[in-house]
Parts: sequence; structure tokens; C-alpha cells
Amino acid sequence: MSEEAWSREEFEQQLRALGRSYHIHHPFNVMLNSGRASVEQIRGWVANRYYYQRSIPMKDAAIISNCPDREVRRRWTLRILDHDGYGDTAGGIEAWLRLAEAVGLEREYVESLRELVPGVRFAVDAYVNFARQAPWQEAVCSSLTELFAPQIHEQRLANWPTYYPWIEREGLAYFQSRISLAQRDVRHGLEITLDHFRTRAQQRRALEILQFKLDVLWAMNDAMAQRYGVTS
Ligand code: AHQ
Repeated sequence: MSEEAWSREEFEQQLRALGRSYHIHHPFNVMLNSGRASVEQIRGWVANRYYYQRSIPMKDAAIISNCPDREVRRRWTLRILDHDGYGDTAGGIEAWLRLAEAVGLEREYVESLRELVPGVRFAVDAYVNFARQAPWQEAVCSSLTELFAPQIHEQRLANWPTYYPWIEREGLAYFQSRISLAQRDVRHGLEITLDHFRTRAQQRRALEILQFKLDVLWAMNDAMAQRYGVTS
């Protein structure tokens, strides 16, 4: 006897409930956002997270390449432009490289990936490869970790200037830019997810997918904690 599907509201609540395992709660991130990180730990985080940031447009392009729906592609394309930039708009990856310079890293060193920890590379590659191979609606669902992202960006903007006055303030511009962009992106991703995953079995599949992406973010922090330590 198959279970009845959750209502749209209940399904969304089930997705949001997974936020309890969002990487905002990871000890490495708690260290970063409570002012206990050293210069080396901050620089390691920025250099390793660069690989995630530069992989996001490739992930989004994979979704677009699998998606036959022109209206979805028109909106999803904005994500690539937001990160890669367009015209005079430098984009989020450039903003991340400015964050790198603001924490005292050389752009070329960060772009060389010489600081990249294997566990971070593998977690990010698992995400990109999932987006390449999964049905595009499943890859859309995996982006819904951004349901929880505005809070983590707001936390950095609120805390880092006080905890890390040595970081040039304009380096934090990326976090400011993501608050509204994440909210815009999540509205679209949630609309597709709530529309596509209809039966209870499909809805449980959506929860599995979101947990996979939460685990990607968690594993990145595990690898960075192993490499740079966690100062309690
Ligand atoms: O800067 C981030 C970003 O551009 C994205 C895109 C989105 C996706 O498509 O998976 N997820 C995401 C995230 C970004 N920043 C992370 C952070 O902690 O700074 C959070 C991350 C996410 O929640 O998935």
C-alpha cells in the first residue's frame, strides 16, 4: 500500500527540516563564524571554496544541457552569468578572487588549485558529476541547500568585520551579493522541485537528493577541518 503524497506545504517543510544538517552547523564553519579561525584557516577555507565556486557554473551548464524546457533554461542561465559575469559585470567568481586577495592570498595561487585538499575536490566533483548524470529535475533539487544559504552569508557579514578586522571589508562583497541571488534562485529551484516530485516515493527521493548535497558541503568542511584543524 503506497503512502499518500505530502501536500505541497508539507513537502516544502520536509525539505526545510533537512537544514538541521546544513554546513552552518559544521564545527569548522562554527569556528569561522565565531571568530576563532586563524589566518591560515581562513586562507585555507577561501582557497578551497574557490574550487566549489568555479565549479558552480559548470554544474549549472550541465543542468541546462540536460533540460529541454526553454523557460527553465532562460531562468537557469542567470546563475551562470551571476558567477562567470557578463559585459562589465565581473561576476561571483571574480568577487571570490577579490575575497582571496582581501585575506592575503595571491589570485594565481588560488587559481592554480595548489591549496586544494583532495577531499574538497572529490566532494565538489561528486556534485558536478551528479548534475551531469542525473535527470535535470534531480540536479535542480540538489541546489536547494541554498534554502539555508542566506543565513550563513548574513552571519559572515555580521561577524567577520569584528572578528577578522585584518580582512579588507570589500572582500566580503560576495557574501552580500549572494543573499538576494540565493533567494531568487531558491524560488525557482523550489517551484521546479515541488512541481516535479509528486508521489510520496518521489518526494522521499527529493529528500535523499537534498541530503546528498548537504553531505557534499559537510564533507568539504570535514576535509578542511582535517587539513587546517578546528580551533575550539
Ligand atoms: O556561493 C554559493 C553559491 O553560489 C551556490 C550555488 C548553489 C548551488 O547551485 O548549489 N549553492 C551555493 C552555495 C554558495 N555558498 C555556500 C556558502 O556556504 O557560502 C552555500 C552554498 C549552498 O548552500 O549550496
